[in-house]
Amino acid sequence: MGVHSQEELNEVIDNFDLKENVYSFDGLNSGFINDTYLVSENDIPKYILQRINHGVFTNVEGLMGNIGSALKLLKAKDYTQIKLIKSKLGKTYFSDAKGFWRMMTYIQGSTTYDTTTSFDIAFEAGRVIGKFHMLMGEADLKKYTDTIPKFHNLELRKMQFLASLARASEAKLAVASDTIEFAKNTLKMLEEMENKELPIRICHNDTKLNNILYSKETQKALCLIDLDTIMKGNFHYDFGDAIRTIVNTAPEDEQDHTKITFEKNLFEAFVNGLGYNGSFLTKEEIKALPLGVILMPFLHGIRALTDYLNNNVYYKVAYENQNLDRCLSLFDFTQKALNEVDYMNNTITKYLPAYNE
Ligand code: GN1
Ligand code: MG
Repeated sequence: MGVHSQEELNEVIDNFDLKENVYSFDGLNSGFINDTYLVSENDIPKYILQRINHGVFTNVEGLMGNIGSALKLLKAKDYTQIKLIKSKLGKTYFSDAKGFWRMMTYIQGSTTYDTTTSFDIAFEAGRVIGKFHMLMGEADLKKYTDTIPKFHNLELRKMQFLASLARASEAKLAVASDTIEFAKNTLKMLEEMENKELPIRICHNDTKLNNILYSKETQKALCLIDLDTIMKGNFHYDFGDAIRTIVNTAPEDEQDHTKITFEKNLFEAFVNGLGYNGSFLTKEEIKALPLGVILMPFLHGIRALTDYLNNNVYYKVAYENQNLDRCLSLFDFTQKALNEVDYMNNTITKYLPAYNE
């Protein structure tokens, strides 16, 4: 069970426009930010209820506005639609003393994977992320709020990292000294690699594998979930976030680094899948894809390191040094991705011809 009792959760859902019924709740613990519950009716899962982390998402109105605008576009034969349940006041969320709550439909027969060794699952991930972007290509950028401004911005994450170095205890600085060195060197390298002229798109911005819903029966990808970070970004962010969680067959905070992989066949399957829905990509965006695969694990790693140095104020942690373990694992993958740049470029050229010269 999560942090709220069945009774508290029943009181919350009373404020949503649902039919009178007996509901039960199960806590889902995979996220690092929100509190998430599966809501069942006679043991059949029907809804997802979430308490939005207001410390992280200060502009709930903007966040729910982004999700509402995106859901209007995310409709297609081969893309499953998630629906928000309105509150009794007709809004897409409800707030009480405990925070901000929202509900959405649970997709029957769906499942998620934290990691995979299956080429079909990797292929499907590429296909559905391409589909998401094809559909979001119609978005009017003006309608979307930057709910976490500069979310994947290297400069911002560097400043926050430097600020945490200045505040951290001597003990933590000593424990993390090699890691801090790696962060400083990689920051320099990435600053030189960055291309600031790429097209701005409405991105998902958290396309890790377990944010993709699959059909349990057919193993086809259905749609993307966790739409909180839908806002402006570059396509290579979504590419890199997916790749880091697919070609690495170990969990995000794996402590045994010999288990952290860059599985080339899974990379190829993903890029092949993306090729099916990739005709919107410009030549410049295609060129930037390997950069995304280095940038995203590095950004998550430096954010985890910063949070470790700041004494775990942002991410939920299960034990004191979990943020450092996450960082070490993410930096190990960053290095493994750096070793595969030529391979990535060759594979990308094979499956993603420059459609838009
Ligand atoms: C956070 O809570 P969750 O797992 O959806 C974070 C992502 C990271 C992720 C770690 C708003 O997402 O950026 O990828 O943890 N989201 C936010 O995997 O910071
Ligand atoms: Mg998320």
